[in-house]
Amino acid sequence: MLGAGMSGICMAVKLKRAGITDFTVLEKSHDVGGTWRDNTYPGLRCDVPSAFYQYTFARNPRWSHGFSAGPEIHRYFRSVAKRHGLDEHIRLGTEVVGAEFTGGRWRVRDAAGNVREADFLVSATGVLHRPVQPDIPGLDEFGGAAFHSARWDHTVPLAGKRVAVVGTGSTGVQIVTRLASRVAELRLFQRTAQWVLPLPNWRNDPLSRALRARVPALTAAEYEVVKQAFNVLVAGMLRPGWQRTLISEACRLNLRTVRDPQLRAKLTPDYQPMCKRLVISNGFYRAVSRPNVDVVTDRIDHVEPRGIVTADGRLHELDVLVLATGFDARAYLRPIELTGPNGRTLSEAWAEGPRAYRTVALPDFPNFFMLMGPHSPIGNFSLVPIAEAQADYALRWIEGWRRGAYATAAPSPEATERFNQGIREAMPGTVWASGCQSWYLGQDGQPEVWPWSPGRHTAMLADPHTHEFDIHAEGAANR
Ligand code: N01
Repeated sequence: MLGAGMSGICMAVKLKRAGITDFTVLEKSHDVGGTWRDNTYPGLRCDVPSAFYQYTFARNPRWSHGFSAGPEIHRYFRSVAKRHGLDEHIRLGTEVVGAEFTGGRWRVRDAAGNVREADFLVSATGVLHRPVQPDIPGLDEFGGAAFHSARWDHTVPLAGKRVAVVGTGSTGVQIVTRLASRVAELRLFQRTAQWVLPLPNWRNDPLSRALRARVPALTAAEYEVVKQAFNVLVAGMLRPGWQRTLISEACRLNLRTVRDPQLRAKLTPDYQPMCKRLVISNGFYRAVSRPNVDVVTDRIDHVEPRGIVTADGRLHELDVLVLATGFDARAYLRPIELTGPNGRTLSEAWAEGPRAYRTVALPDFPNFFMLMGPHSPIGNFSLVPIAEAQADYALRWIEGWRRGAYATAAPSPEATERFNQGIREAMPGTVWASGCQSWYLGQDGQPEVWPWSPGRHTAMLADPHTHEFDIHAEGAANR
């Protein structure tokens, strides 16, 4: 298996619970936790309620907040891995560079030149993990400290400094909200204004935590309630309806809390709420209204040793430059190169953009499954139940193989094209196609995410759809 983040841990635990113990998780980094290991920026919080951002097989009754902070979430995933004895399966510091399917098995190569053989390959490499370094002239010449939000340099002092944040996605907004009162001057370089939905965060008091710990049914019930609410809201947001109206109005009312009309004008988006992934923040507008904070909307022209120069010729002198410029959402498992039995590579298969069979598999790549693959429902929704549904799907196929039902299986190109055609046909009319730039869009400018309710995705994966696979029985054996 590739990756020991949220999805990889999920798959590994599911394998163990099914009695399958002969597996290895290859993790390029030196710790588990994926995005929650990489992101350590000030203000990091999950904007999905903790009650719903956890595994159904490892419910945590002791979340400190309604929306818990990054380090707590990282501790949760590490503790699940430990409790389920994954240490003996995970090889840290092992970066996979390629895998070839030959002789009915996957041969997986790591950067140190080691080759491991496996009957199945499961990729759990995450979606948003390759930081985008913006193409700003002169960035390397900056005289202060500069780093991407996902590579936060905690040795750099911030108190009393002049700090710039480039980018106003969920990350930039969380950083600005946290740093505004802690630095001397903060400049937010905003290329596109964001709609911001204010949601209150609350502390779970010790009594309620103790109660949840004593009555596990409470945590399970809370999970179900939040899940249903998200299903209804998220699905309803995609197309016109009361959910979209409700959330849009809440965003517009929130914007009106910005008193300064000039600042409000700068912060007013020119596209519909939810076209980009919705930013959730209770304190962002308060933070940018502070006298030491400046929202700069002039285009960045270049960076020089003293700071950022905008298109109007103004030099913004800085000590620290934070790039909250997002991630390559189309990388998926790349740059890992896969080669199928017929010599077809992943680069060739994805030459026109990442496509998958029902978000989990690829034609020409047998016995290979993906978690968080292309078109997964990854907008404003919890990725944990998505990973669980995809892991259950892969597990069903692996169990079939162990029973001797087949030797190799890959989805047919026709079934994959039918699925992708369905996605393309469902996309017009969704809010993502309503005219904005976002990481939801593929290289052809069309949204690439799941255009229906997350519940429909789970229901789809409950059936393995075996008739849509090219199955080879030769060499199958009961194991
Ligand atoms: O990245 P983004 P993010 N010059 O791609 C700007 C998840 N997440 O790290 O909008 C100037 O959303 C870019 O501008 P524009 C969540 O899924 C979750 O913030 O393209 N600006 C944009 O403002 C989220 O959606 C949590 O015009 C440049 C920003 O950089 C996803 O991660 C918390 C630029 C990038 O925004 C990504 O969020 C944080 C340039 N050259 C993140 N290049 C949770 O709480 C880019 N930008 C769960």
